[in-house]
Amino acid sequence: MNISELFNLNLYNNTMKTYLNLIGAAILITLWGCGNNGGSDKKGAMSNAKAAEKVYVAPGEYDEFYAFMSGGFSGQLSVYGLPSGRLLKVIPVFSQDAEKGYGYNEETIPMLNTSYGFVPWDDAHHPELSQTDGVPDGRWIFINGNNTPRIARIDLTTFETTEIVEIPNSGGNHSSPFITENSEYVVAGTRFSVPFPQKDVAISSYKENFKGSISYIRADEPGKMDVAFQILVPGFDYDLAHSGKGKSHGWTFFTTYNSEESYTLKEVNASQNDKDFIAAVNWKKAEEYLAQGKAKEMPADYMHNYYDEETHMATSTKKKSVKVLIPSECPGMIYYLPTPKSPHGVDVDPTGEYIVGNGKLSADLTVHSFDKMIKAIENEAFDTEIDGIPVLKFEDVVIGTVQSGGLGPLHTEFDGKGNAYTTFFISSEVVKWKLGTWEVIDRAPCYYSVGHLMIPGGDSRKPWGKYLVALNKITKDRYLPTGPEMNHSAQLYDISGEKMELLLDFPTIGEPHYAQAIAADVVMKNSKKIYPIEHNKHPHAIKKESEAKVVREGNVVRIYMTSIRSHFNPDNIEGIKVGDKVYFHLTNLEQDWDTPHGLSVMGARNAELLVMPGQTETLLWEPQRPGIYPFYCTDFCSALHQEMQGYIRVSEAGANVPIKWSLGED
Ligand code: RUQ
Ligand code: CUA
Repeated sequence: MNISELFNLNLYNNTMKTYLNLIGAAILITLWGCGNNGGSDKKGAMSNAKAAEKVYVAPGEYDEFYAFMSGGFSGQLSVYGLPSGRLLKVIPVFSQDAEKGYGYNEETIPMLNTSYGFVPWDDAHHPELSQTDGVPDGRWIFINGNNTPRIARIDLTTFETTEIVEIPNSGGNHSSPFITENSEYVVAGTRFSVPFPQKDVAISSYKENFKGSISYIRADEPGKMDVAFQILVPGFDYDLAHSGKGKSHGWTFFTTYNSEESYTLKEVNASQNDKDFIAAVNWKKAEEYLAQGKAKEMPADYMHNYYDEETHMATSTKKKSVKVLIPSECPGMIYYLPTPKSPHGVDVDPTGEYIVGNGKLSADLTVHSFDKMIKAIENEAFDTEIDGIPVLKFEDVVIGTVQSGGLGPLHTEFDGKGNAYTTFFISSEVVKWKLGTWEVIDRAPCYYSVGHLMIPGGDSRKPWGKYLVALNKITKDRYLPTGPEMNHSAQLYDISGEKMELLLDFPTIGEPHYAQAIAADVVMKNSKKIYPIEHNKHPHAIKKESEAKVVREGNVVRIYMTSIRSHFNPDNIEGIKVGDKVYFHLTNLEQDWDTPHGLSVMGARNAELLVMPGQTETLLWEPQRPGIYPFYCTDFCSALHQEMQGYIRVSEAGANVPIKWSLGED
């Protein structure tokens, strides 16, 4: 049975309905925009003084929470303090970052290797903190690369990206990384279905050739991230996910849209079916099938990149195959839960019982019950089956509908006090509602067009609650204009009372899709201050100034250099020739918190190095013309920072100027 038979649709009517919906949405957006742009309550905040007091963090004081916001098309992850909204750091993940030399220095270039070669950018959507017993534990944070499918691990002792694994057989890694309760796995579902394995076929052969994939990636051991198994699924679009918790631990829920399996004019053609699905994956069952040898080993091409903190170096490993489970051969592993109107977000409440699906083309939210789902499975309350995946009867899994009064629901988070908060893109608001009774308690406007929202711990078993951040897609008149593009805006609400209260607006970096926050004390107690120099196992590290040297190996020249306030050793170098490949291996001998030194060389077609205390980093320079080249420290490190500089002499290709290096010789 195919999908359109399944829903027995009148296609013409549905197309019209979709158009009308979209037109209605457009009108609403326009009206909403006008009202807010010109309205007298543009600020939307409680009394200024009261709000200011709630977000004020006195000079020298710390924020209560770390907030991690994805950078979207910046490819990075930014760290803010809450409630102040102060930017603490931008962590480079999928994009080269000249500020830190990430993806430019020799040590981190391998982090951006993929099966396509070096890819210096991605679109990063969903940060997800590691968990123990369903509670964020502050060890790591993961984030997906949507465009060239990848997942990264960031170590929260150093706030550095330490691992990236590519996801094979995926056409866009959106429903990711959404962790399981004890960080066993991070998940990945393909947003765009593609041939599995990839091959050259007509796009119009979609229904026959295109497939979806759902991947489970081992996450609990640094250095060992790998695709544990993939599940081959029908060619829908797998949009978002959340793993179960408590009673639903062992399951993950993925939203799908485009169950129509259309491949063109999707805005209309993928909006035909009245219901798409939430895919419920029993990953414990999948593990059993894996152990029984049910998986097919299929060829795959993907990279695993790992940054070793002792060698201060990343290495890339090519992976050649992947284990694939087929639903028709693995009964009980995956089910489809019909869910209205192209659902986007899927969120599991702290008890693990309620699975909230947000149909982005509807006004209402659909809440499924985990207990009902298990019962329906036991009773085989199936409507039909698609490629071996039973479709459960809607009435047998749904437990409630939230009649929100809003339009375009996207994402839901929880406060741990029995309340849920859902964003509405089209009606530009957050709606607070009660789990179990489904009644709406409060609503607050967003400025403007909110996407995700985030409550500290709000997708975990134990939310901290207290604050809610709305991550808005459109900024318009909220800040001083900065030309045609405005930074996206975040808004902080106090949710400690019955009513949500808007406290603060602040700009963000790139486009934050999702965000996560965690109590500051969980993370800060583990924060590293230095890399102990005695643990430095970088092959080109030197541990004291007396070991500084310059070594020629053919046309490769290695400069073993140290930095300490306020000089480089050596600072005068001669004997370099045009055509040489010059490697500056700079070891920062400092053993003091927050004392990096930078290194830049005139004309180097590269970024600077920014070397942390105890770390070694390498800059490659290929001098093009004879002359004298200054180099200097880029990070204002001491009163004599301006003096932290040196010279390199570059001679003609055939010259016989001998290699020579020195510090303090006249
Ligand atoms: S998405 S605005 Cu990339 Cu998470 Cu929903
Ligand atoms: Cu070292 Cu400035």
